[in-house]
Amino acid sequence: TQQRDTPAAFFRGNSAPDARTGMHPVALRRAFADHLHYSRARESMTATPFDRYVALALSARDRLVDRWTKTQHTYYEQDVKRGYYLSAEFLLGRALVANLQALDIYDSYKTVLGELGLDLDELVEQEPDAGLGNGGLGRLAACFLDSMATIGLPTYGYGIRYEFGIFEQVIRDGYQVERADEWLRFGNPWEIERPEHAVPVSFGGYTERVPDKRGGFRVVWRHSEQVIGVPFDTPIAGYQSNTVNTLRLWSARAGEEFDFELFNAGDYVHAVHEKNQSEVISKVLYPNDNFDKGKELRLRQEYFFVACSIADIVNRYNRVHPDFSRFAEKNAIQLNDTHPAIAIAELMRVLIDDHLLAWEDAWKQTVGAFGYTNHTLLPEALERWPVALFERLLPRHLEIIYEINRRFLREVMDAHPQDQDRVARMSLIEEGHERHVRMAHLAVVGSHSVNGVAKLHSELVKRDLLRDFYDLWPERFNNKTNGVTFRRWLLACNPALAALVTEKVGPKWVTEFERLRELERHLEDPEFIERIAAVKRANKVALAKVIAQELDINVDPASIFDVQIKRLHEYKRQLLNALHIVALYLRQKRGEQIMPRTFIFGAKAAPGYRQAKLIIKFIHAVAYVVNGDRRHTGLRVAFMPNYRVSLAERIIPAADVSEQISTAGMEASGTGNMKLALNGALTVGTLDGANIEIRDAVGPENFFLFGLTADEVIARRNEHFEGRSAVLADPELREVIELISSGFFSPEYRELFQPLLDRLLGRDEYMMLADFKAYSACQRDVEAAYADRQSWLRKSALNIARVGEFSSDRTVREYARDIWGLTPVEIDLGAAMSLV
Ligand code: T68
Repeated sequence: TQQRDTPAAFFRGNSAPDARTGMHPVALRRAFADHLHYSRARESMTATPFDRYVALALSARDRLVDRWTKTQHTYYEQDVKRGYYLSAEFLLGRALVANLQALDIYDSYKTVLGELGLDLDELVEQEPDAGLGNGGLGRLAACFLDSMATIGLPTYGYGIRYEFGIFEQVIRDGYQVERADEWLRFGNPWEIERPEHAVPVSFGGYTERVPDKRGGFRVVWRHSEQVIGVPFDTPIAGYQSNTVNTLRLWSARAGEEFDFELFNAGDYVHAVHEKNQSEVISKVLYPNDNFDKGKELRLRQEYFFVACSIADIVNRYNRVHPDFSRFAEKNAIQLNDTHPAIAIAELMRVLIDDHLLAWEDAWKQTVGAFGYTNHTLLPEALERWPVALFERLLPRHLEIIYEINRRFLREVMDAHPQDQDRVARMSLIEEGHERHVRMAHLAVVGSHSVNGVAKLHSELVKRDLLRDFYDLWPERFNNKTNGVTFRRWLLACNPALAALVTEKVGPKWVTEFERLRELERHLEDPEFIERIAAVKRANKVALAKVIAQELDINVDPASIFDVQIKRLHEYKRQLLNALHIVALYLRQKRGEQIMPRTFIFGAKAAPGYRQAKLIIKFIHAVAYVVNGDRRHTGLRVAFMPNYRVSLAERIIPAADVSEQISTAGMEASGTGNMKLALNGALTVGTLDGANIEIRDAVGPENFFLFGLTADEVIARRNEHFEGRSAVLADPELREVIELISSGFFSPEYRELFQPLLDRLLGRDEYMMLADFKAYSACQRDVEAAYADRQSWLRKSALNIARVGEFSSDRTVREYARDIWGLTPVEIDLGAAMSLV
């Protein structure tokens, strides 16, 4: 019954057309039933929805295994150059739909489960999000994994298996309250633990010079602590391809050695306590986006996963290659921001101390292997570690960093004799009251490539953040504009739009983004335009239902759905959006006509970020007033709690307007901007990050631009701009500020929002008041444009058709070509491979 010529039969030859892993509906049904029975020990009466989800996940995983082992075997046999993506965060979200789609068995399983009286979409909802990241940086890593596997690049992701991912947000009385994210509580069917590949990781102690046989010496690190890193592997399937790559996440376990000593000393309780201490390393994700608090545990996390990953990479290479002269030729290691930058010192340590390479040889391989991606210009997000902390935790690495610095500064002085200021600016060590290690400088000096994540951002990296380094090594600097995976952000999240696109341009757009352009040919077809409208409408109805269920707010699907979804940060300016909502509220009160609009927010604030948390409260306070207005129903505000990947998948397909309103020069790229445009939303945006490139791509007439440019922002700051001057110049803004100041939105405590106003009226660091008037005018243009329905729909369709270049497939191909030197590898499922 399980033949290859079934509806789900395969791309490049079926692997195992048997009852166990076949794709025929009969095999799928059998696999599901077997897993429910044998893996979960359940039957139809006792099985919970979660059991059924796990049974389904395991049967999907089974179907990836053959491809997975063959992919890894092929990489080994062909001794290919590998790429490694080191990231402290992977914001994966759910895996089930992505894997069913990759295997092309989504539709078959929907039917099969339907026949059993089960709804696939309900089982999908059982899966908790893998929330192992904060925002854009972590989600970018997840999109890249998808693209790398789909393109067929021999790559691996390395990170931390946090027991608790990004916190769960609940709203109490308008305030954010954090709850632990227990995503592993009921088990994770996708991962495979590999305790046999565990790696010991050392901390603390001191270093010693011991004589070697050649009359020189070698350095030995006498550590004082050891932790064990246990890898958990998750398959990353290419979309309808034979490639299945590995995401390897490390979990901390107590090392036995000091356990033992204490145990023998009879202090059992203390021994168990120490065990807990080492296991805290992989306990929890630090919940800060674009902010670095410099906590010891964070440095431990970073070194922990880096040391495990470098050991793994070096071992994999060393099994095949007797010496390290070809290391950089065979390995590319990408640093996702500076969080894994200690890898540069760690690889040097391993090559020199463990494998006895000369410094120059080790350095050549290190610089040849590493690439560094910068994701932010914000000074508060740049990692700087106190030298004293480094010395205590990683004494050998500090020595190596000093030596890197000594040689590097000699080079700077050779190029610029007499320029002591430059030497001080460029040093890996920041002098001052407390000395610090500058991780970005380490990352630049130890890499052959440094890239930003959008054109403007990369230019600002060269011009401002790393200007001296650009002077010295202009050839190292390059741009890689971010992208998003169209599999998740169109095909999976918006099936109706995806089906319409496929009907018009064929199915290949899923992996060949250029084909989206062909949609433009259908723009004059009124039927096509109406169908886009119908899809959007249906998605809005579906989201309205969720909003009614979750928030008990009734929103009109005919109103403009205006969406701002991203981490809460002052520079992202959710507060500017809220001020504009207050202005609309006032206009309505005055009897002015406004276009019905539903403002939808999703945002988590870092738990320690006071101002951000107050902005969440403010949005709720505005929502309370606006939604409670019985005489005017045109305005609604819905703050959706616990914004996360799976919630984004519901909001984005329903958006008409995409708010991308960061202070120019501050959002490195943004990626939500791309997802929303891909789903037909029109952007209201500043000239910041990738907005600029999106506007160029979709055409300025299909994008609502406003606000100061990055250079104008700098000029305003230099002129000591104050927000109160903008208030004096704009009567509408004045009314808004006065209403808030009067305590109208916080009658129980009229000063509640004063801290927000103080900042706005003073330095207005994020230029919210400076940009208010332009924003408000731009939003009037949005209203006018929406009123012309045909024209709006056309703009929406043009956004979809023209954002192909923002596919992460394009981005990853550029990394592979320009930085990694990687090429796709064909995986032949028919290849012989011994299974036992
Ligand atoms: C984001 N950065 C950028 N950082 O803000 C965004 N920071 O513009 C860009 O599109 C995205 O990266 C991808 O390039 C972050 O998301 C963090 O989350 C972060 C985490 C820990 C410490 C500092």
